[in-house]
This record gives sequence, structure tokens and C-alpha cells, in this order.
Amino acid sequence: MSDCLFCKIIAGEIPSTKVYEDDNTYAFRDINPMAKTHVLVVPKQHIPSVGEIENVPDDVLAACLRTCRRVAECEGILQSGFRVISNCGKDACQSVQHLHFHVLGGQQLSENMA
Ligand code: DGP
Repeated sequence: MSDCLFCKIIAGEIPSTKVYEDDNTYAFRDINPMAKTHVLVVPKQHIPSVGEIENVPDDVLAACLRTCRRVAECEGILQSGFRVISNCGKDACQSVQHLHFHVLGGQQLSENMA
């Protein structure tokens, strides 16, 4: 999608710090990290949010979660633990309308998720 920030990052039109990439997904460091490790995992296909995945192929969705795990492995936090979050819509403060998963870790995270 031409005016989507994350589509531009995936296309390399906007620079990012890549952590991992495969056919379906791209992972890069969040510009405003909320934890010692904070990586964003996005599908290469433009999907606005979790709220609009009804017709998205299962392999694309599975690839996103698998990439979250791969990122945790690459970042060395697979054993210590990590959190995967996807904000969806206004009440969740989603600010970029391209499905993304925050992978957070590298430190003790808060019990408070709200
Ligand atoms: P959310 O609030 O869940 O929609 O998260 C969007 C995230 O995207 C937020 O943590 C900051 C990050 N972000 C916004 N613009 C850029 C950018 O240009 N580059 C990178 N690497 N991250 C960005």
C-alpha cells in the first residue's frame, strides 16, 4: 500500500534496522524501544490489523508468530522469556495501520499489560 509507513519500510524506501526477514515477514527494531529488546514483526502483505485477518491465508499468519519466535531466538531471549503484543484499533492505541507484533524482552517485564 503506497502510503503505508511499514510497507515503505518493507520495500526499503524508509531505512530500518533489520533483525530477520523471510518470504512472508520482516522484523526490525522499533524506533522508540519500550524494553531492552523491542522488535516489530510485520507481514509483507498489507493487512491493517488483527481485526481484519478473516481472509488472510493461514500460512501468512502462522509465519508472523514463527518470526516472533525466531526474533526471540536471534536476540537471545528465547529462554529468559519475552512478550508478543499486537495493538488493534483506537482503544489499544494502534498508531500504524499495518499489522505488527511487538516482541519485547531482554529484561524483567511488568505484570501490568493494560
Ligand atoms: P503501535 O502503537 O502498536 O501501532 O506501534 C507502532 C510502533 O511503530 C511504535 O512502537 C513505534 C514504531 N514506529 C513508528 N514509526 C517507525 C519508524 O519509522 N521506524 C521504526 N523502526 N519504528 C517505527
